[in-house]
Amino acid sequence: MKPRVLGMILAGGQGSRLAPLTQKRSKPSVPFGSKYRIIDFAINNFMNSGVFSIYVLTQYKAQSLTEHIQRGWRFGTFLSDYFITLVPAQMYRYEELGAVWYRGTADAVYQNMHLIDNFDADYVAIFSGDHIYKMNVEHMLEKHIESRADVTIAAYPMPQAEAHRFGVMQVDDGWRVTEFMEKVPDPPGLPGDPTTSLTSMGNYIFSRRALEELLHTSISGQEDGFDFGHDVIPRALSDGYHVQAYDFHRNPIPGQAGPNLYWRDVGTLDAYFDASMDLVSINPEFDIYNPEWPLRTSSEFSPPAKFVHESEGRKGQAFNSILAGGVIISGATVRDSVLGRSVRAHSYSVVESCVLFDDVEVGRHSHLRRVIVDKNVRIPPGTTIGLDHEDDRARGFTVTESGVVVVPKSYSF
Ligand code: ADQ
Ligand code: ADP
Repeated sequence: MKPRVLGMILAGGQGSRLAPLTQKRSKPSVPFGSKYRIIDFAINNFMNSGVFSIYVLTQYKAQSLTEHIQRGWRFGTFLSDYFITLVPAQMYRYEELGAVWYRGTADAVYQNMHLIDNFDADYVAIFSGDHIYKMNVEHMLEKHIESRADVTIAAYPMPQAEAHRFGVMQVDDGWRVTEFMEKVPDPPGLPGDPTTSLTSMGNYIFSRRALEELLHTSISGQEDGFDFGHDVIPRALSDGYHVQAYDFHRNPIPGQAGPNLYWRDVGTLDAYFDASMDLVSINPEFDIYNPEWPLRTSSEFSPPAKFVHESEGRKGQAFNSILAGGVIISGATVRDSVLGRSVRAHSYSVVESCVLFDDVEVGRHSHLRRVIVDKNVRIPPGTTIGLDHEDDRARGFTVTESGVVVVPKSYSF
């Protein structure tokens, strides 16, 4: 018998460091890579690994995410085990907990334990919906079963200097976790390699019984402490559960040679911008064209992209860029940029190293450099953005440390 695996995606996070992109939507719903939303990568990881029973736990500003999933991600008309279902906080444990929303990642799962019962899961894969990466969850499950662990944590080795923003673990020779610390100022490196720390990716596979026991002891009757990283994993260790680490670098992706190295938190505007620029570089680190690892997204209708080139003075051209459907580049020059659906760039305008979300219109003779423009913005003719940061700040735009300018959704000039 094949084990029954239930996928749960944690998608309630605020992503405040991505503001203003997260002013009106949660982080998992932020557009990325022209056609995708950040959550699509987590869903594809499950689907490409044969996990088709998926709950998406939402909370913060979930309307945009809800509409994306409802419009784009539908399957399972006849087969009841094939579903992607949104689970907003709805006080399912009102009688026990009173009027509380999800108080943390572990609480989000605790408040939905009935879903795990109803599905009769053998294993529950609880993954974050916040990151850009490819991960073969089936392989992680195989290792979880082989090691007879109660919980397995996906682990990403990274420079020790950056590890304070993450959960960090120490492991023995067999990758069994011996210690876990959530976001400590000076996290330990590996015994043989002090410059590298083993960080948690916030992705866990639990054997069902261990999950139920741990959530009961960690949450039931407690005043605070409702997070996997802060509370449940340290408790699993102190209570003697078998906690195993899974080496992400050895995660095999069909159609991809070598170690699996790409995992990005895109938690800040600069990190988000860099990950976007990687996609339009000549040899991207993150390959979205691997047919053995298809990256699906909302299949919204859009007409083909079009380039209009009337004469030498009005070239409609794009270099080193990715474009979604419905884009029209008319006598404009676009380079090193990511363009969402139905973007319009008019004659004599120049768009360089930019990320334009759906329905952005760039007026004639405008010039944009290193700018992220959120949805539904009409840039009037002759506007420059990103060339003079004083000017950009005066208009109320966000300018990041590395000088990327962000124009918020529906901004009007
Ligand atoms: P953080 O990323 O800081 O650390 P958190 O902010 O709790 O953890 O977010 C984890 C995931 O849960 C995100 O996908 C987020 O969207 C979602 N989420 C947050 N609050 C939620 C809620 N109330 N309801 C539903 N979903 C919610 C975690 C781990 C670290 C690890 C990093 C890796 O705690 O150990 O290193 O992830 O990024
Ligand atoms: P996204 O920008 O993420 O694509 P949409 O523009 O599709 O999101 O908006 C999704 C939904 O979010 C809208 O139907 C609306 O209900 C809600 N929404 C978006 N912006 C606002 C806002 N400023 N105030 C209230 N609700 C909003």
